Amino acid sequence: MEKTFLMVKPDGVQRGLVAEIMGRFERRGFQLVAAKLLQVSQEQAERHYEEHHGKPFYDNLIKFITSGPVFAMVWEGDDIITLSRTMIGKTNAAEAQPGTIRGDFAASTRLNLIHGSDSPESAEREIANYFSPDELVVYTKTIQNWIY
Ligand code: RTP
Ligand code: MG
Repeated sequence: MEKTFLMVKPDGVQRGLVAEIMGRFERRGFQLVAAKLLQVSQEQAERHYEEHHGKPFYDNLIKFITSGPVFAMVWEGDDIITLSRTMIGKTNAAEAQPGTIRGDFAASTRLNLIHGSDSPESAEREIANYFSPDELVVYTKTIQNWIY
């Protein structure tokens, strides 16, 4: 099964949308592997957004992601990286479709509520940036037979 790293950003925590967002992934049938509330450190933020280093929005991005607690999660499921990015919606607020998390709750490209890994390589790197291997819980949910 594929794993992904999902994170409710500081705006989502402040707005009380953690359970709403988690619930969507749970109801879709994905399996929760790990979750915790944490304050992103400057070093973690720089590692998280290293691909955007030097871009005009980079400094604001680092400031935002370290501005308050986030809710970090690891989820797994078939093709979960693509499916969860579809559920999250487009980065540009004007393009985020209703029915997606951003399209339903976000009105800004900067304050866009949730991060999701964009490739298996990013997922592996991002999971390791926030979780130690022993925090990833391995278990069987028999209901998975009714999803796949
Ligand atoms: P994220 O990494 O935060 O989950 O978002 P994403 O994949 O949808 O978007 P990405 O391209 O990775 O950009 C990271 C974050 O930077 C901000 N951004 N601003 N042109 C802009 O002003 C611009 N482009 C990106 C967004 O807040 C985006 O979430
Ligand atoms: Mg991204």
